[in-house]
Amino acid sequence: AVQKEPEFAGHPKGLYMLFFAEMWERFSYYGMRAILIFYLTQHWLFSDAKSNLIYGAYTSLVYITPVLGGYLADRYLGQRKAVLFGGLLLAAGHSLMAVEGTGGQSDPTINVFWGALAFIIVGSGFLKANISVMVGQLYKLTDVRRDGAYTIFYMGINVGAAIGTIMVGYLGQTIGWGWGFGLAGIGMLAGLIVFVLGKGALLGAGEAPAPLAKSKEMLLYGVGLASVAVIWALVQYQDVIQTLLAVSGVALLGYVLYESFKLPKEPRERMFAILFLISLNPLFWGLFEQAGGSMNLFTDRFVDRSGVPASIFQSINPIYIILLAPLFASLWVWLGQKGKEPSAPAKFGLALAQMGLANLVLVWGAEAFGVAAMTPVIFVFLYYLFATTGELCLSPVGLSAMNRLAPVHLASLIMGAWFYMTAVGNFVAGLIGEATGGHDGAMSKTALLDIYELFGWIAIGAAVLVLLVSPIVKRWMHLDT
Ligand code: LEU
Repeated sequence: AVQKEPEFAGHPKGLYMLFFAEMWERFSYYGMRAILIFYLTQHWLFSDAKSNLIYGAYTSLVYITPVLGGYLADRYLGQRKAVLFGGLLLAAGHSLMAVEGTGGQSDPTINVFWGALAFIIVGSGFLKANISVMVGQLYKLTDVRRDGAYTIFYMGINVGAAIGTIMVGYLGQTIGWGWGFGLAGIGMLAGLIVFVLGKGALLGAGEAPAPLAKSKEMLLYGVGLASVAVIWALVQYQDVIQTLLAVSGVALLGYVLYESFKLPKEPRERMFAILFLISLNPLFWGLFEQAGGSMNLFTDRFVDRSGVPASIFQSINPIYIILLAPLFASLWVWLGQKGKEPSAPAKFGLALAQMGLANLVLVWGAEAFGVAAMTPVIFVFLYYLFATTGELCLSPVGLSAMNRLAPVHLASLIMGAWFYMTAVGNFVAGLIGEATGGHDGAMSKTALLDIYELFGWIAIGAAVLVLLVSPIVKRWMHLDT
């Protein structure tokens, strides 16, 4: 008889182990992100404009490195060791964040801060994509429980994000920066411990594709540490990052296009659909990622929040996700049964429309109550509500579309390209945030509202175009065959 794998509530035990490990990792990531912009403006005394740019450069690197980390794990390390190494780097990075020094840009301690960001960036590179891949590896290819597993895993991400932003945000903004970042470090350590102690539950998932010599393994870790040093220097020069992103982005998209012309008609058209979908990432995430940046500053300064620290409002998005994700999942199933489920490109159009609406609702609300007055907090809740329903139409939809549309031999490349364009979006977010302050200026409420309104309409205009062409893109997807 086949030995049954140890299960809990219908899923392999390994899923719950990965759930808690990723929950703690996201606790630290989003906790730190919730106070980063305040740390930049209030502790290191960067201007609002510059702080937004640094925020965007940092988060964009966080989403690019998983492309390389995924590659190294696929080829050599295996996912489990990559996650372990990434977790160690992340714990080091978050702990280093707690080293405050005296503050101001002339304090040499700021170099520890840049180093901390570099550890987190490279650590995410080794961990983020690989821990997600491990979820799928717990199931056979044909196992129908796989989608459900990812839904559960996404819950873990957002439970961690919600608790992390509240606890780290509260400690960091009211007791002291080091306390907040230190707690993020402890959270990451907890995730690491869960991952190490729970190894047995993985039943061999995520091991190296071929036996790996100790010397080669050490070399890979050495490369990881060396890239921390490179990123440490790079993260201080946001304009260099911008150029690198643009050049490598064009090269990557050109390569994907080149590969697609080698394919027969159907898979080639699927690649066109992929290119269409990923090209919408920069606009969507460019607006969405204002959350931790300019929106965070706006909430801090111009919203009547009854003394609640602004960073706590960063928990609204993950809490909405926890509440609404099951609703959206059943909505698609329900519409699907009636043959009315929107296609992936149509959902992307809806996502852009909702993100645009989020911007406009905030602007209208703020203006209706007078720009000189504090804006009622309800508009912050509405802003995040539409941003979240937009996220639910784009983020999970995009991931599964990439999975379904990519030819097997290009699966990792396509997933990498998806994350790459998300990273571009994060950088764009930094640029838009920078614009709310004018160059090296301080953010003004009217400048922010003007920019949000402009981009609100741009997103809605783009949404209309996307919805108009979505039937063509849907045909490119060839899903009926
Ligand atoms: N909330 C998601 C995460 O942290 C966002 C990502 C997919 C861009 O995993």
